[in-house]
Amino acid sequence: MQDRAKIVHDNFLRRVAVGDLPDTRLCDPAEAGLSAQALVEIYESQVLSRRLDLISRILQARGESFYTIGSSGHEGNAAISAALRLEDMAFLHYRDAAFLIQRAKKLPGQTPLWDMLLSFTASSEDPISAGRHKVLGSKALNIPPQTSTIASHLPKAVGAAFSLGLAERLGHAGKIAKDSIIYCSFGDASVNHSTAVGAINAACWSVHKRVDMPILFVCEDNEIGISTPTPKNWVRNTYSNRAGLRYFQCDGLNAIETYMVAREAADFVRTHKAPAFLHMDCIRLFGHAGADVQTSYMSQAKIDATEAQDPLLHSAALLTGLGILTSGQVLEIYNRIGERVERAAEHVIKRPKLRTAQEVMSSIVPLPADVPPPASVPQKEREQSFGREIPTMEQPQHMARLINWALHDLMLACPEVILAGEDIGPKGGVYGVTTKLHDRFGPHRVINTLLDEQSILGLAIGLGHNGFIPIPEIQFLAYLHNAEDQLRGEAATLSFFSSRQYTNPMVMRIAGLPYQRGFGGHFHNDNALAVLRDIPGIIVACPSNGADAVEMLRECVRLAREEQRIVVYLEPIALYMTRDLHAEKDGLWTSHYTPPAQAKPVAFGEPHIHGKGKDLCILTYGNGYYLSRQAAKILEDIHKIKIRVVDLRWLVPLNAQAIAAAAKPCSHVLIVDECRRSGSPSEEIMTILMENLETLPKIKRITAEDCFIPLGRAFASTLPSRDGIVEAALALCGKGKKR
Ligand SMILES: Cc1ncc(C[n+]2csc(CCOP(=O)(O)OP(=O)(O)O)c2C)c(N)n1
Ligand SMILES: [Mg+2]
Repeated sequence: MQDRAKIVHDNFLRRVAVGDLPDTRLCDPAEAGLSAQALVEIYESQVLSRRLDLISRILQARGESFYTIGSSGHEGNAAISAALRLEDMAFLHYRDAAFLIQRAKKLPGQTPLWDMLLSFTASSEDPISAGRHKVLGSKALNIPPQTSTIASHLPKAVGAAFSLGLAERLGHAGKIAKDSIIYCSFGDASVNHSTAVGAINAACWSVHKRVDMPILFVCEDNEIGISTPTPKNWVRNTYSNRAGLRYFQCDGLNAIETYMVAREAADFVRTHKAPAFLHMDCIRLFGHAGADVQTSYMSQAKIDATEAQDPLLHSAALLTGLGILTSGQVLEIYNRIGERVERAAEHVIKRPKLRTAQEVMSSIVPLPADVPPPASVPQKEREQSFGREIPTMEQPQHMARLINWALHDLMLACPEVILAGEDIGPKGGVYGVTTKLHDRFGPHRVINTLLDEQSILGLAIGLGHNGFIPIPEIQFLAYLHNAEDQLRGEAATLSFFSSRQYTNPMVMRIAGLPYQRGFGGHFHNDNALAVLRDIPGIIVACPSNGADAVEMLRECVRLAREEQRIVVYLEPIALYMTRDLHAEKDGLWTSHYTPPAQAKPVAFGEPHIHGKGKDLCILTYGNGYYLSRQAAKILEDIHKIKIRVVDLRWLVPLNAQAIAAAAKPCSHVLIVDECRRSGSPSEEIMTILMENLETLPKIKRITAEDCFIPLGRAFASTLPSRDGIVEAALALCGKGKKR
């Protein structure tokens, strides 16, 4: 196999030396607002990007570099970078090294050559990810780290753009500079991904509603995605006539034209606070990544023709054609930067690497933020805000209303808290949990979003980047899956890939879990948490009753605000309106609301233990706790079994110590889990008991069947029931059934 990188390199040296340069439009740099010096700087950035690609392949062959998806052919993005401001937060395509290098020129003291080599070679001194991944990112340069999932950064870029206008409307200081714009680049194949389509749609939807959306989308069109060609004119035809989206196009091989058009596009976005789509034509050199054999899907003639259009040759043609540099000077820059890269590489490969699991994992949990606790809201203001609801606070209430009041108090105390979700506005959500909040706090703090879970979570991440504390809502647990990657691949990884320099705190409210009688079927009663259980660093809270729901929500917001955590707050729908426990009108599942001043905090990880019995310990949560409390009464009253029922409350991470301590004195342990057997928390609870108790009690678990939830009267047939718990407990404790 021929080494195409070497061929492109040799071609460059040879063709520049003999003046065999491609035809390129000799635009006047002054007309484009570009000085000769600035054009030389862009060329230098392009060269550094190229030389880093070349060395990365050489180092990989030596086992010293670990990622060879490069930027070669895309170096035109250096000119786009030159047209933007340092403050314009940039979410980059993985081929945008030249963009980053050029941006570094806007801030004295930057060392992109050294830094990027550290990243390629996975050194723990890599200033952005500390050796965890080859990412393009820099805190100082306002470039959050981005790795490789196609288009997954678009929703959060749209969220960040939205956050700029929101900050202005709400007088929020924010972390992103006020008159900046958001930059977001991606490839021509990526543009087809539903995540990209959804994000661009969300941007256009916002503009249609006359909401500010200062975002510059840049499609770097090299006409191929790995091996699949993009049909001719597909990108142009799809995006040049999109309502609410201004289309710009440039030849990314020509740095002056690219700069000129990028400046025009950026000016448009900045002035109109509206989105633009810059379509940059470019090429891809040396295949998709190091291991890609292009000849398996592309003709040699096509490869040769593409390589002949090397953007560095085009830049050489501009610089020499305009008399800015001689061909000797063009080559001198190319060689000088190449030698510097090679010299630096020999030093960089000796820099330290991550070694232990502890070192790798040290950035999963973000650094706490230096923020004071929320100020207490004057009583008068509170009373005014709650109005006629104040007297009703004297009465015990069900969980839905208590969560509503807790949200209300949190929004009064923390102006940076923003609610966002489908139908949460005037309707107050499907179950009324956000009732009246839209009236009281207005559409900017209680945002009725469009129907797209990816956009909702992208909005939350973007808001988090700008110093808000978002509380996004996913209408039903089943629909989290439509947006899972925004949580799993994006939000949860940000601290990890940025060595705790970037965070996107949030409290994601999700209505879920089974047992709804009236409104059923699987998707409204999804009882699977597996997808949330293995995401490093996130927290999952699940209250079973209103009093806990209030205190746990406060703790979740504290964790997000003060500790920058990503928290999932799972609300058991079937218990929203539940009032009674053992008998009709006993009101035992209602609670009095505790205003913030009288809060009885529930700490992160702390379970609730009902009872002190030692015959049987039931470990459970959510609806399982409710049913277990009913079952416990029967087991105690009729069967004289002394019981404790543990409401775990925090499902991720599980508090192993507390679980073991609660179970230890008991002779029997029953785990009651309403989730599907496979992947349910019961698996880990069982393991915790096995691993942490020296003398094991007799242990059993009952879970939901590995089945979807049916509609109608059979709605609970696959789930744990009160009687099922009684039966399992009796069998476990070796007692016959008495009635
Ligand atoms: C969601 C997702 N699916 C698949 C991939 C694997 N993948 C990586 S790059 C790529 C092609 C992207 O092509 P394009 O958007 O044109 O960017 P280019 O590499 O050409 O610059 C694919 C399919 C991925 N990273 N993410
Ligand atoms: Mg492509």
